[in-house]
Amino acid sequence: MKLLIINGPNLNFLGIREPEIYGKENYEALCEMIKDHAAKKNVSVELFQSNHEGAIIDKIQEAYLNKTDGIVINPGAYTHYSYAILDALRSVDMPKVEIHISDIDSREEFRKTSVTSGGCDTLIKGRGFKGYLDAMDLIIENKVK
Ligand code: CA2
Repeated sequence: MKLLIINGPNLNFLGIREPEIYGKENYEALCEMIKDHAAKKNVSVELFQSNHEGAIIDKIQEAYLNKTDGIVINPGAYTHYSYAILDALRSVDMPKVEIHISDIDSREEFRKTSVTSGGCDTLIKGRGFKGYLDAMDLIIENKVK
């Protein structure tokens, strides 16, 4: 099984600011955690981070064309307004889980809306980095779709 993990804008800056919201660990630590989990579960994983909307859309389309089995996506702030990422997610037929490190429902008003989750099967929020592993497990264990 082949999974793609997409992280959107500013997530490469994790651990640098706002540790009270996103934790003290950095993006590299997140990647290591995901790779270790994938190895334990015997699945292959590709990690992708971009600060650019179009690059994220290209990656979603590529995942469809190369027969990736599932996508875990944290679209960052694009979550709250990107209809283009929503359309891209909707256009690819495979299990998709949206994940947020923080609890987007207990923060600023604008974070309470997720536009992009309409293109995913499930949304996980507020579990810190562990949310990525939980999202992977949902796909691995066939609990979405
Ligand atoms: O909780 C999440 O995972 C978010 O998707 C993170 C996004 C935010 O815009 C969403 O509303 C919720 C952005 C992450 C910003 O990352 C930072 C990293 C270091 C310092 C400041 C922000």
